[in-house]
Amino acid sequence: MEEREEKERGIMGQEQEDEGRKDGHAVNMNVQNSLTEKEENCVDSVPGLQISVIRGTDLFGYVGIEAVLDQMRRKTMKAGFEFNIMVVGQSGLGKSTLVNTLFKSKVSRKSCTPNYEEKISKTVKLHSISHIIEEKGVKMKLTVIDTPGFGDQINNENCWEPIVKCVNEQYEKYLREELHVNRKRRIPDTRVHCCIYFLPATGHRLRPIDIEFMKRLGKIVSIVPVIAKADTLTIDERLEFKERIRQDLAANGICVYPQREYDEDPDEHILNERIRESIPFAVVGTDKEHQVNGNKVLGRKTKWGIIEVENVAHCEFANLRDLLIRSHLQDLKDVTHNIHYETYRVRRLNESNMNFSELSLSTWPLENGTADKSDSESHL
Ligand SMILES: Nc1nc2c(ncn2[C@@H]2O[C@H](COP(=O)(O)OP(=O)(O)OP(=O)(O)O)[C@@H](O)[C@H]2O)c(=O)[nH]1
Ligand SMILES: [Mg+2]
Repeated sequence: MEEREEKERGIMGQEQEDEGRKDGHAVNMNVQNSLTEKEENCVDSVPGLQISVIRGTDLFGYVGIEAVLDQMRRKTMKAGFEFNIMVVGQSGLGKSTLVNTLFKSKVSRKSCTPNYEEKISKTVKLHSISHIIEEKGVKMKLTVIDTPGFGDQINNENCWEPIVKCVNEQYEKYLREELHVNRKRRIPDTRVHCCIYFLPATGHRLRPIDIEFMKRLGKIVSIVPVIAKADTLTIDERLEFKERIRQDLAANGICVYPQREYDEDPDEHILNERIRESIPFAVVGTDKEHQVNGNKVLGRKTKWGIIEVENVAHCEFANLRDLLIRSHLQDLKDVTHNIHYETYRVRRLNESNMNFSELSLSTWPLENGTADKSDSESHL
């Protein structure tokens, strides 16, 4: 229940998430029942505050508390939500194809490869494309941030810098909106909720550029590493490569999503442990459908047969899709807000010694102060 409440609070919007992950909510009631150990752990030990749990069987009749779930659902459906995903990896690794496969639509343009001159000029340029995807009345504003040029130059020194800058800029934007006197009811969320990092299927180990990138970015954003074009590896090569990557990640102290220290309870820990054991997912992407046993399936046709992208016996695309969209989408947003953004916020406030009395409009551009409250009713 506690876990569900936490997730639902996340869905309802950022304004209600501000308490942070670890904050519990103490309720002042008479002690009637003793708490289970888990329930006790969920409540802050505030001297003088007592809490009791009254379960359904102890109630005199139906109260209707559960109807709040429908209210939350209706609100979420009305407002929609944002999900911002960044793809990083050398050109031609199948980034656009994979994102299109994930959302079963053309959400990422094929080939953002910089031309020859741009490669020489040592630049990583960032491109964002947003789409509103609607499924069964639920609206999601999906923004895909592509990073063409990453790792493509002759000298890749500091090629992660524009990406770090972009991630931090989104936190800064959010922070400014949040601190503003005339706060919008819903702050537009452009923060990067997830960064998919594409590893080439070399079958060797992590390269220095992979280590440097993930070391830096792992501290500020949720990274999900994947082995790109996994159809080019045999089953044994894939298993060995995955194992070596896990060793390299651990040896270099690289944090990838989902991070052990942010598991909220034993159930989540068990689920996430299984995910951690199979990371990085070996994925295959495609934008073509083929007939297999009379069914249309997404796949890559080769001389030897069809590689079915969503078939777990063929590759781990389905595991990635389930993690990003079906099981952990809200958690990715929660971790972004409660962990990464929070770390940024604390650092910035300490750095600049900001406080509310210092927040005069003169320090901010005027247009920031003229937030139209009505336009922020919807996220999208
Ligand atoms: N074998 C194989 N080829 C793939 C896979 N995914 C994509 N491709 C092919 O690889 C080529 C490049 O794919 P893109 O999705 O454009 O790659 P990208 O990483 O977005 O490339 P840039 O935008 O140039 O950075 C295309 O010909 C795709 O059809 C895959 O999983 N396996
Ligand atoms: Mg691309």
